[in-house]
Amino acid sequence: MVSTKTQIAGFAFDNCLMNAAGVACMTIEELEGVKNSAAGTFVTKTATLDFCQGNPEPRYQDVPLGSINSMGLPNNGLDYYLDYLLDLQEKEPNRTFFLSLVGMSPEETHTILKKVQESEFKGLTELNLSCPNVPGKPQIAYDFETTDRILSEVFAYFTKPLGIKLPPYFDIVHFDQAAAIFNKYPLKFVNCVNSIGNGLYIEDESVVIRPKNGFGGIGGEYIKPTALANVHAFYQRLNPQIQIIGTGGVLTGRDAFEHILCGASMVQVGTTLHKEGVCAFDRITNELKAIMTEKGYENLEDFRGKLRYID
Ligand code: RRO
Repeated sequence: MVSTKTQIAGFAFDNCLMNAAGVACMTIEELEGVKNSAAGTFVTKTATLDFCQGNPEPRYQDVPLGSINSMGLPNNGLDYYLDYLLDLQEKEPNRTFFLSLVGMSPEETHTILKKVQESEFKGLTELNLSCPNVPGKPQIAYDFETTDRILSEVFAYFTKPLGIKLPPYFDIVHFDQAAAIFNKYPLKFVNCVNSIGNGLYIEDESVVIRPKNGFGGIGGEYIKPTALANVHAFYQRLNPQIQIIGTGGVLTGRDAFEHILCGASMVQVGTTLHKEGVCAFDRITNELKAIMTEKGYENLEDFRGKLRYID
């Protein structure tokens, strides 16, 4: 029997597919939808300390080859997601879920992470270092000095399993510099990639989203080569204790297969989940299993990271 089960930080998951933060994860109702689908687990919408309204609508648009968004971190606040997760871990003690979070400032990030540290939360925490859509706030992970400082401060008190959500990098030197920083810390995973920040999509003579005069993060088919490059670049460079979650351009089982071939231990679906709903998990899982069967692979370990090069 072909299996797509996987592990992250020693936690087992029945399926390697899950939602990408931001899609189908703002409300408990949406999170339940992902939880009860073929997905192996879910991640919450990135939570800030308090409820956040986000940017004015329209702020997310599906387009033929992907999506563009400038949501601006709308979320129900940390306690909404944390209370739900604390309840869930009692009801479903054999499953593990992801909590995504970031503060509006480094100070707020520490306040949030200290609350998680002091709580009974037993799941995985994903610190989002790559939101492209809060006007006036740069993507944290493009500032290596600040990233290094935040991580050094975080690991002074945070002892639960923690990973980071990264923006795409586009230069080999940046892969080297970023990996050298991440390798200093006991991170459990890095998630590559968030949307490609600040693209512009035009229909007739107009932009398609209201905030930031139409600039927004790009997802979907457009970004698969960039996502795969980031997954593989970090797979090559990071200590083997730091696992990779692959996100970006997953429309089909073939796309998930390529992420795993590049080194991903878990694969997230964003734009396609938004377009298709949770039945996408069933379809993509079946397509991935069909490819594995045809190739004679029984589990992900048989091909993870085994991308072939041309001599
Ligand atoms: O809410 C958003 O605008 C948003 C976030 Br936090 C993120 O990490 N990535 C994205 O494309 N949009």
